[in-house]
Amino acid sequence: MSTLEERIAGKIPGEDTGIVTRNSFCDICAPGPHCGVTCYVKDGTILKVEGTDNHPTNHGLLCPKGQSNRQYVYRKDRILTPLRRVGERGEGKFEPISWDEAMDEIAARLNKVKAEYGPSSVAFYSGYNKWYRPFLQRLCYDFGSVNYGTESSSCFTSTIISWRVATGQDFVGPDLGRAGIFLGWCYNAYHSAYLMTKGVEMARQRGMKVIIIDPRITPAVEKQCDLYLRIKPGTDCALALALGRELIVNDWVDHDYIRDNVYGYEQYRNYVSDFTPERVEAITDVPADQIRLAARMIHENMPLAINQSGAALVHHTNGMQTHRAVMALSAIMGTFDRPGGMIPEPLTYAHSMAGFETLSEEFPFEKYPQGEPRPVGAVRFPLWDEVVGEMQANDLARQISQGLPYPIRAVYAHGMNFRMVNGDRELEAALKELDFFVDVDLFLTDTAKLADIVLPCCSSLERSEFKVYGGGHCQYTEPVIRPLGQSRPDDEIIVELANRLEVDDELLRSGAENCVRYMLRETPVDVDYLKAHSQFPVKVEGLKMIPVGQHGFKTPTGKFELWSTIIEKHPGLDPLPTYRDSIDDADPEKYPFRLVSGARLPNALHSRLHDMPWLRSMRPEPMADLNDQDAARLGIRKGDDITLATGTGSITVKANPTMTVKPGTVHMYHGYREADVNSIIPPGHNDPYSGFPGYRSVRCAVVKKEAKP
Ligand SMILES: Nc1nc2c(c(=O)[nH]1)N[C@H]1C(S)=C(S)[C@@H](COP(=O)(O)OP(=O)(O)OC[C@H]3O[C@@H](n4cnc5c(=O)[nH]c(N)nc54)[C@H](O)[C@@H]3O)O[C@H]1N2
Ligand SMILES: Nc1nc2c(c(=O)[nH]1)N[C@H]1C(S)=C(S)[C@@H](COP(=O)(O)OP(=O)(O)OC[C@H]3O[C@@H](n4cnc5c(=O)[nH]c(N)nc54)[C@H](O)[C@@H]3O)O[C@H]1N2
Ligand SMILES: [Mo]
Repeated sequence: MSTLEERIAGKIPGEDTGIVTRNSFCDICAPGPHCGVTCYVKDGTILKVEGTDNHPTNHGLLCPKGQSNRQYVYRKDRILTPLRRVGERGEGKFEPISWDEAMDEIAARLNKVKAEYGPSSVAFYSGYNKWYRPFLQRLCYDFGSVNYGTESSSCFTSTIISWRVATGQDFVGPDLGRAGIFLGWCYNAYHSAYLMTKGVEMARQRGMKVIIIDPRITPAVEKQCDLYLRIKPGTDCALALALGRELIVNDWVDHDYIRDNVYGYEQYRNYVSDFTPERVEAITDVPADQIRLAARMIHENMPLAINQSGAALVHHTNGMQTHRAVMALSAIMGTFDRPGGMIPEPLTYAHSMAGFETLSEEFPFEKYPQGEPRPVGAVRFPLWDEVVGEMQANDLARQISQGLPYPIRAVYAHGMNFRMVNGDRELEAALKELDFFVDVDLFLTDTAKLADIVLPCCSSLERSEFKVYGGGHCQYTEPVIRPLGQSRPDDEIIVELANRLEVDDELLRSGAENCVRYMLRETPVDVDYLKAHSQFPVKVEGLKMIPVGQHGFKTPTGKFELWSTIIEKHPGLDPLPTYRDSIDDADPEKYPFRLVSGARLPNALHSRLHDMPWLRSMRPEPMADLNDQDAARLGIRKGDDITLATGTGSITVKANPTMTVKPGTVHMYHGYREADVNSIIPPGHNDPYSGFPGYRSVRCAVVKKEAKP
């Protein structure tokens, strides 16, 4: 029999130990998975976190990031009170102030900018976290500004543009349960979305074939792949067009589907006819016979499903078009909105998909201000503006510094990180020029240090949230512990600010829960029932789900548009999914490598986990992966200091020579304070269709840094 001390040390729940378990979820990564976590709590402190057994999405599993939740919540740089800047911007000198003072000052200063320059001169921004976005966006529009924008200016939305112009749908995912072949374009879910690997594994067991297209040999390539195409990054569009051509010349396409459902097939067929396997081998480095084999494998293993890549594929200056070219394969093979193919799914709530619709998209837009200019980015990225309509945050730095076409003088941000964009020094400099800048974050980040007022928010374990999961599961969580210090949930902060600003919006001012009920009013979701069963996601019966095959095409022609009648109206943009190399125009002699930044690491999530001891121990230094033979040629060994130089600047990192990386490429993760790769990705290296940064194809030199004598 163990002693009480031993049971406490072993974190055993019980009346004698005073340890209780409470369930919530981990919001460190993308909202889709948000794994259920069970927290062991004693005296209001979390002792341990593990995956919740029988949770409908993660079934007790948890990735390294999730395992580190306790360290995340108790990170030493948590902000515990509202702060007012007393030093220079960036210096990090602040004085604590009360919530009352902070809120009064924010309301007064935002109103001052509004009075001087107009409401749209205040931009409202959200970083990677998505859960409070409907409230923030509605507040922005209530305030009268059109400039609501988010990190989704660099993530995922490019695929939404692609699907909207082609089909009128927002999100379309692979039907792994029924697919015969899976085109794993940029697929390495082992590092970016581990729960998906289970779906692929189960499908493989029933015979689904997998082709992976990736410049790196990843765990997915090693474990789940029948054919591996090692492509030169940024050239994928040419490969997709070559596959289209092969499928056409062999007459393997679905003529009936094309006749009934596809617009612009003739123009597409003409265009791809030049993309012969030999020509495309020269462009992509994928051998011509492998291109032919891949097309044959598709033909022999139908139906075709394709990985939906919201980052790697579209982080190129031709990324949106590349995504269209890849997804065009689902049109010519007749598997869009067909069993085993690509199935549209509504964005259910706050960027999560659960198969049913709510009014979470309508909720902000019903307050959209009239008579204001177009949002930031509309002139540079007109297609983004037409199809998305939010501020394209990648143009924010330019508009702040130039004041054109109109000034932006204040930014109110939740979780802003200037290091997320290419040429990030420009954004840092622009934020310093503002009349007023507020940042709400858990941690005193380098971006928060630029703010005039910093507000402390809390983690998902310290608050409630309405959540949706796939298959119609919903949950309304309860806090596991009280918020640390004076920190507060973002939604409460937004509602409080709405009240201080006295916006004309009784609903928002009455609190987030009422807003949630409002967004759910046309569904059978019972918020009271969810709140009474807060420990576990509830499967809601009676939700309206659109059956496969009945999603339809919400495009001007009512068809899958290979020739886009929306893009056609934009001078300089191509209505067909055309190929262009995404590389920048720096001198290839001087910068012989292709720098690819951002391939996911299991221990990192953008900027937010680099300081956490457990995760940092998995990759203690900022490290660039380069091919081992390239390294040998340059006299570089593991752990050497190397300089990565582009036409824009240079950073010093440790070298990690590896055979997993394609010769001629170098991979570097982002978000490191001490080795900030986005500072060397040229400003302006953006996709003209989507505005997305070209994070993954930049010319680069790799030089061994000689030790000082
Ligand atoms: N651990 C962890 N998980 C994450 C994140 C994280 O930061 N860390 N971030 C989350 C977010 S915000 C997002 S958007 C998703 C992104 O999710 P993914 O897009 O799945 O993630 P990546 O690892 O960036 O890219 C997948 C693969 O694409 C390959 N790749 C890179 N460039 C190219 C190219 O030009 N062509 C081809 N064919 N392949 C290429 C990379 O080598 C990599 O193996 O991940 C989410 N999950
Ligand atoms: N070079 C390169 N750059 C990239 C990418 C790449 O692949 N390569 N990927 C891009 C992609 S896909 C993405 S999604 C972006 C991510 O870009 P970022 O928005 O920079 O993502 P994070 O660093 O995760 O988070 C930003 C801030 O939000 C704070 N935060 C966390 N939770 C909360 C919360 O609940 N409330 C509030 N108020 N703040 C919170 C964090 O502490 C952090 O300071 O980066 C993009 N940048
Ligand atoms: Mo992302």
